[in-house]
Order: sequence, then structure tokens, then C-alpha cells
Amino acid sequence: MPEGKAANTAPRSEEPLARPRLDALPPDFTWGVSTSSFQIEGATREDGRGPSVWDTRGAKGLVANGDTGDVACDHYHRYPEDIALMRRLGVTAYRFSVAWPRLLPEGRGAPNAAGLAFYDRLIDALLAAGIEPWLCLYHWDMPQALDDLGGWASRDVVGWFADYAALVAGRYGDRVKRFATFNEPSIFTLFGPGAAFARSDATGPDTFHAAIHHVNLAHGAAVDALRARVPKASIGAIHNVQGCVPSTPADAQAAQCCEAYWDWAFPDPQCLGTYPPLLQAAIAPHMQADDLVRIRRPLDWFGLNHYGPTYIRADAGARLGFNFGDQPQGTPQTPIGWAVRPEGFRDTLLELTRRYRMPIYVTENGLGGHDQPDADGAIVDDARIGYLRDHVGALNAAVAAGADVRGYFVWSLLDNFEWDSGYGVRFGLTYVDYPTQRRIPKASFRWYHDMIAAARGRSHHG
Ligand code: IFM
Repeated sequence: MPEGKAANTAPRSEEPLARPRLDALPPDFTWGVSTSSFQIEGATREDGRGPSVWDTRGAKGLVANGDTGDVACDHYHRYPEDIALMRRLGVTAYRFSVAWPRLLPEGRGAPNAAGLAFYDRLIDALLAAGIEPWLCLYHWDMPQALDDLGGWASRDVVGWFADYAALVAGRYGDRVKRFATFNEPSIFTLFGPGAAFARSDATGPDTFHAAIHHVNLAHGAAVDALRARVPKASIGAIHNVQGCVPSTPADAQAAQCCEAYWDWAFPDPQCLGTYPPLLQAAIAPHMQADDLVRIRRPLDWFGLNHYGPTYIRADAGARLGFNFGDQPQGTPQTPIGWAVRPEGFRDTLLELTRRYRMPIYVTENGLGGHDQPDADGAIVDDARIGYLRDHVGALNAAVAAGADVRGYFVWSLLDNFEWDSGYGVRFGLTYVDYPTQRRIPKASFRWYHDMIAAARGRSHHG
């Protein structure tokens, strides 16, 4: 969500269109793309959907350029075209999220039949196209009605979320087997509008730690709800683990503290049954008997979203004592100023394998920019190709060194609503011309297609 300083990016190697090495990847490696409900669906007031916290934020003009998710990529109506794009790309897996307020406009209570039917159509069309649906329960669009009751800061949210998970499992579990509970809990609790951190001005910083703990409890409760209803479910949670790097040696402690929140506050209790030592005292007041057992439920895979390292500095004025810091001079950056370090991705994959001993799926990786069609109408996004190539190469190197990685999903299939940046930042393999909703595959789309085909050809021929 946070956007750094803009900078020019050059592809990291002299051959921007070259393919990475793929030789260490298993033959059944999964290649996919990811999206999320609020970022692409639009139709926010259609067919009985209730408002989410991000509708509220947009309506208050808090997103860049006054953008809202009202139309987004109009995926709610254009999903057949988007599935056709996935087919053309050659992916066999699609990670999407369900909009909680589309199924339960008030967040709880009576389900919305039209909302349920939308995901029936989507899932059926994916299966008909030979693409496996990977369903994420929560990608930040908390129903406003529940946020009004305290949202993640209220322990009641655990039951609300479990009921929502049970509804999803009961409705779609006959066709969907891959489930993620949450996408990037550290990001929406640290930065999101419905998060306790954002409220802490009014209610004191402790609501933030309450929210962390309640999200973890909601995760555990959702895993149980899914397992109870979906035979052969394959369940994971998706975490943003990037590495928090001190901007200067004096910032080492601040970076460590940031890392405890950003990288480990969710996966450690979910996978190891313990909070990072730096957080334990702050979480303790919210802990009840057996909470850690409720949180640590058996999982089948670890979802990793990774973009690049975050540079951190000490800031005594910040609520948690740290803030974004400067990147060292000369750090390679994406066009929106995010640091690029594929070796860090390789190291993270190895570290996660060591720490959690679970198969890993990279559920997001990609480059944000300000892509525009050239005079011929083509979108030549060599910087994105270079970024993807270097990261798939780093993934291959990680697997060669012992990391257990089973799949990779590019963020994102389409340009979409990029949270606080609105439509000004584009992450898609496909350009979306928002006024016409025309989809134009970028050069990176062709590149990813060819890479998947090469990976498959390699596995067919041993
Ligand atoms: O668009 C987001 C996504 O929703 C979560 N992970 C990071 C992406 C790029 O900022």
C-alpha cells in the first residue's frame, strides 16, 4: 500500500526479454495470476452488495485523484473476458478473493443470494476453462457495518469471520479446494483504514495489538470452519514477508521491531504457536486461555507475497517507534520507488522453508508502474519483464538451494485499483483502458505466456 519516491527503473540485465533458469522447478509447478475483489470487481452498489471500509474511504475522497472502487475493472460483468485472458496466458491457477460485503451486506445475518450467485458463475467458468480457483476469504474489504461495531479491534470479529468462512465453505467447497484465510494481515493492520492502528488516535495504541490477535484468532477459526465442511481442502494464509532493512546502522533496532510486526506477527503464531518475543508483552493483555492453540491450526501451505525490501528508520514520534527510511543511494527501484532485490526474495524463500517447514506458494510478485500505450497502442513494459525474470530466476535459485516452492502467481492479471494510489499505479500484465474498459495485453503478458510454455515444454521433455 505505501508508495515511495518515484524513480526510473532500468531492467537489471542487458537482455530484458531473456528467460530465467527454470531447471530446479518441479514438473508440476503451478503458474498463476492473482487479483482481489475490491481491486477489480466494481459493481459496489449492485445486486445487494453492502459497503466496505474501502467504499467509505473512497467516498471520503481519501484515495489519490478521488478514485473509488465503484467501477474498477468492471470484472463483476466482464469476468468471462478476464477468464479468456487467463486461458490465453496459459495459467492453470487463479487466486481471487470473495467480497465479504457482497455475500453478507451487513457482514453477518442474512446472506445475499445475488452475491453468492456471482461467485458460483465465476467458479464454474474458471473450472470450465481448466483453471483452478484459489479462493481467499479476506483481501481487505471489511464490511462497513462490522467496522462500525469495532471491526478487527473487537473480539466478536472472530465469530463473525468464522460464520462467513462457513458460508463460503458450504457454498463453494464442492468445487473449490484451495483456500486462503487472509491476504497480508500485517499490511491491513499496520496501514488499512479499518485497522485498529488507524484508530489509535482515538482509542489508544492497544487496539492495534488487539486487532493483530483477533485476526490471528479469526484465521484459526476460519481454518476449522473450512476443514469441517470441505473434504480434501488445501488451506493456507498469505503473508507479506519482505525483510525490513535498517536505513543506517543506527536504525537496526527499529528495523528489528518493524520486522516483528510486518513479517512475523501473523505467521509465527499461525505456524509455530508463538508470537515474536518483541510483541509478547503487548499481546498479553488480549490473550485468553488456549488462544495460541486456537490460532495454530494445521495448514497445508504458506502463501508468500513479496515485492522487495522495506528500508526502516527509527522515529521516536511514530506510534511503534519506526517509520519508512531512505534507501541507500543507487538502490534499484521500480517506477513507483519500491526497492528491487531479487536476492532478498531468494533468501526469504530459504528462510521461510527453514522457519516453517511448509510448501510455499508465491501468491504475489510483480511491478507497479505508470504504463501507457505507445504511438502504436502497444504497452512495452520491459521494466516489468526484467523484474519478473529476475524474481523467477531467484525463485529457481532458492529451489536449487533447498526451498520448497510449489507455485508462483503474478500480481496482477489486470491493472486495477491500487488502494491509496487509486488507478494511477498499474501492476497488470494486461493494461486496462478505464474509460472504455478495453483490456490490452502488455509485452509482459506475452513474456509470461512464453515462459510458462517453456516451463511446461521442459517438464514434458523431462
Ligand atoms: O495491490 C496490492 C495487493 O492488494 C496486496 N499486495 C501488494 C499489491 C501491490 O501493492
